[in-house]
Amino acid sequence: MGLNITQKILKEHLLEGELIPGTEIGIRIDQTLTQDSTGTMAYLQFEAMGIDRVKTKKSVAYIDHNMLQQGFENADDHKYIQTVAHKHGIYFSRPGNGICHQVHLERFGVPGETLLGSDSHTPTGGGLGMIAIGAGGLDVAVAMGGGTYYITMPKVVNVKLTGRLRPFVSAKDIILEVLRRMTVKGGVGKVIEYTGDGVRSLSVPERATITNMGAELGATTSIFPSDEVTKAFLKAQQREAVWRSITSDENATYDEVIEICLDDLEPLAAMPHSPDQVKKVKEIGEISVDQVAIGSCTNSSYQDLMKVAQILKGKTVHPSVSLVIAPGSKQVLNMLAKNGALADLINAGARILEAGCGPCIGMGQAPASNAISLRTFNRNFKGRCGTVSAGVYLVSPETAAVSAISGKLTDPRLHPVEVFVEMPEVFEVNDNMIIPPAKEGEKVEVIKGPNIKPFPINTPLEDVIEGKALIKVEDNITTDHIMPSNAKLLPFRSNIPHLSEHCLVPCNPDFPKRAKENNGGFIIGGENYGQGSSREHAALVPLYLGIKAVLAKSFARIHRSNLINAGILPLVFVDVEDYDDIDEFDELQMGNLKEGLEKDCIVVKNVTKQKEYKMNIHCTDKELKILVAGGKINAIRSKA
Ligand code: MIC
Ligand code: SF4
Repeated sequence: MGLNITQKILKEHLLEGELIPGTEIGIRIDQTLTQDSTGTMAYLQFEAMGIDRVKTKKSVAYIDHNMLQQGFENADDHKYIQTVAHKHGIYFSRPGNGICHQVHLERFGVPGETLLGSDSHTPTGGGLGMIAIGAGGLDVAVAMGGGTYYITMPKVVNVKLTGRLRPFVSAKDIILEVLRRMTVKGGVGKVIEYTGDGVRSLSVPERATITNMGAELGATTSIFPSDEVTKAFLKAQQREAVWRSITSDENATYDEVIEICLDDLEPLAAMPHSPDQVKKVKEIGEISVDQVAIGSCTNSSYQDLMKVAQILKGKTVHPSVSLVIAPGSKQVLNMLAKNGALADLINAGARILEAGCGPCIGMGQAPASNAISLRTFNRNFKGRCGTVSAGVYLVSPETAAVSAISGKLTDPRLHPVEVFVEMPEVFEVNDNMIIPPAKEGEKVEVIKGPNIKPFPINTPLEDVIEGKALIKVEDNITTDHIMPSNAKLLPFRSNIPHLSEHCLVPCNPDFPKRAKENNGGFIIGGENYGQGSSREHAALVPLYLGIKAVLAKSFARIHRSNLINAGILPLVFVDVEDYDDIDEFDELQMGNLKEGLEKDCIVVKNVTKQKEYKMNIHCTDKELKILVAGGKINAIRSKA
């Protein structure tokens, strides 16, 4: 039987299990990446495992998120990551070198290899034909140590692209269309594989825009073939030697097929406050815009920013708009500087930020109260931009640039001249901001500043757990709700006690106090609980606050794994109506837990209401062992 691209790569990396959707498989990880906001925790955990040198083909530590240095904290974290990377065989991408996903695509990604990253947008690597998956820091630490990575074998959805994009319609509009059709939970348990004639007309960075934002579908990952376009990109990056062809077999089969005719697409926007609230720009109408932000791992490539520069050349940003641009990498910024496009951007009034995540993770440039902000980013969850009352629309670079001039949301097709940017035949290659690991790691001293606090470790699972339902939240709660990130909080990513004061505060400001007063308890969640980021802080902080289980209608993949790794039970209502029955402060009790987990039937007693609810956990044998041990660190230790 013919294989699709996903099956081919997974088959080559399969260590345990069979490629049967829904069953557990263990795969070998070739490459890892970390960034600084999840990296400190990942390396603390790696150190706790006591392994001298990484066992992967390549591991890279990036500094791109925590770039504002208002105090010593971020700078200390950078120093810690730099030294720990140097010691243990990890490449270090210095601050200023760019966003992890953009740089990894340019300099490290290899078609056909597997990449595990402590960031949910790691699937960007799928643009090069990699199986690139986002995970919690601990899973990445284990992979760095040569450990197998376990996932549920996903279903494979084929998105068949036909035709060609029309002028001013871009790759961003393709993924927005997929989000419109599939929604933020439509990709759970699936890999999205792109094929069809339309693929040939998309460059690698355009493909990467699509696989990047596949994270917002909740998908395990997204992938494109590795073809002549991939080869040309790698050649232009002076890396042609790593290219190989990977396409799906003629008779490959898929679990689902979606067709998108590129000729029919129009400029789209995701409206506040969810990436799947997608409408045509022309349908939304010409609303006034206060801020335009261009960049992020979704749309900060050379091609993206050159298009923006062509649109802005000789113009001035509208007086009521603040336009900020964060280039994706030093390579991109350098090339714009050399060919004069940077001058066009500056002249038009763009505020140029350093190459990094910047406003995407709320590191500065929070919009004004009630402002409308157009962003080329991938997430518009309420408050993520730093201003709760602001409304963020996710758009393409073309829509962003044209709107920055007009001062209102504008269909870019109204722009009088067509913009066209060829992929360069040669990129500016200079890896001087990437520090290779030390040859003799033992001689390197790891420097830990005072902000780096130990991380919490759970205790083995008890057979009876009880406590109050401390909070009840609705569907699609994101990790930005559970553990908010912004310029004030990101410096404390290695300080769980400090972060705990802010846990679930966007849902209920009293939550941390309630958890402390009641000695921990339970969280009641809706559908897709924990969507979004890979930050394991959204599990470690609840652990620190004594949360023993989350009872939800369903979970997002990475957050569910992070909860299990922390030894917190992710329980799913068998009858979703039971969710309605529980009120905050109800006293809950579950007994005979180990047997219940093994049989996948946990009975939760609502002592207050004198009722019982059946819950599932759907965990594998390995997950069960982790939960019983009280989290992954304990499970690893007891095995050792
Ligand atoms: C994000 O986009 O939310 C982040 C910041 O990149 C996160 C990682 C984090 O929380 O540090 C992600 O997407 O995984
Ligand atoms: Fe950085 Fe934003 Fe991409 Fe996350 S989504 S990696 S914060 S640019």
